[in-house]
Amino acid sequence: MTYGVIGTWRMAYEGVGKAYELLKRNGKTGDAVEQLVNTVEDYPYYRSVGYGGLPNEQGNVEMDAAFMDGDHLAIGAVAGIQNVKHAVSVARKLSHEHFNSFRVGDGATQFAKESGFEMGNMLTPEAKRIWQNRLTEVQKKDLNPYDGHDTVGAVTLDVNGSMTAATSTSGLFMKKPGRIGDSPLSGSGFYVDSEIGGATATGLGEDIMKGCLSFEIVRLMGEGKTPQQACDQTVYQFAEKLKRRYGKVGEISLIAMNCKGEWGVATNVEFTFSVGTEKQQPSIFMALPGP
Ligand code: SD4
Repeated sequence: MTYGVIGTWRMAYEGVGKAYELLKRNGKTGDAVEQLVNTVEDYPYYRSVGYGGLPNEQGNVEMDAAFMDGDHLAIGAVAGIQNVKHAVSVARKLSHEHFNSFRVGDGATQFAKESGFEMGNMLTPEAKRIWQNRLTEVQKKDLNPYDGHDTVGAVTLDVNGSMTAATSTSGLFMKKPGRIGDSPLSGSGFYVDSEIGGATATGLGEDIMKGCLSFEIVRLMGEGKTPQQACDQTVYQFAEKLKRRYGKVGEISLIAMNCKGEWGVATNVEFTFSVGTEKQQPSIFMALPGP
């Protein structure tokens, strides 16, 4: 049996390296993906995930995260959670619950506190400065405030053939309080089935959730498409459809890995991602927008 890990953006690279080492030593897929995402959540200079993530319009860092166990199709998710160091770990704990496995706002934050997760202010002085500048700029120049957002999303496969997908993000910079993106939504921001493969998304959540793009990629892989074929078909057909029917389409990038450790990526912007497999030392790649 083989192993592998794929994560969105350059920011996943260090975490991909850690996950890769763990998987190589027969570590478990769930531990690998959690460690990967925690690494990004801890790093203050990535402005869209965990500590250092950019806040909402009111200056509060509201985070969305999800964890899916592809063996049992078990999902845990949180949205609009605040003051929690590792939102994805809270999501992982919720994935063990049959009821109440997707919690939002105060309910999610309360659950994290009661469960003993590390709490803390996630707004760094640097993120606060960027937010204040943006507020002034938006008012002065009458700009669209929504600029800057990325999600760490990852899929891991371990030597036992078990797969996991996870996401974590502070969402759209300057979002309205309570705004939730695609990242905690099953089928949109992530999906994984160990018998087939998994996918995660990054980009404009409002558009990604219109196409349930992660589920669509897994569905196509289940019909025999390679991860690359499934990503291409899903992203480009959907982007074209949205342009035709809605008039415009935001940034959309998806990554996928199947249960053989093969991977694929499709995007409508310049997109970096990180991969490590039995055949591929952890590396950073760049994908260009397709047709
Ligand atoms: C969201 N999809 O909240 C996330 C943000 C993101 O690249 O991934 N941006 O809409």
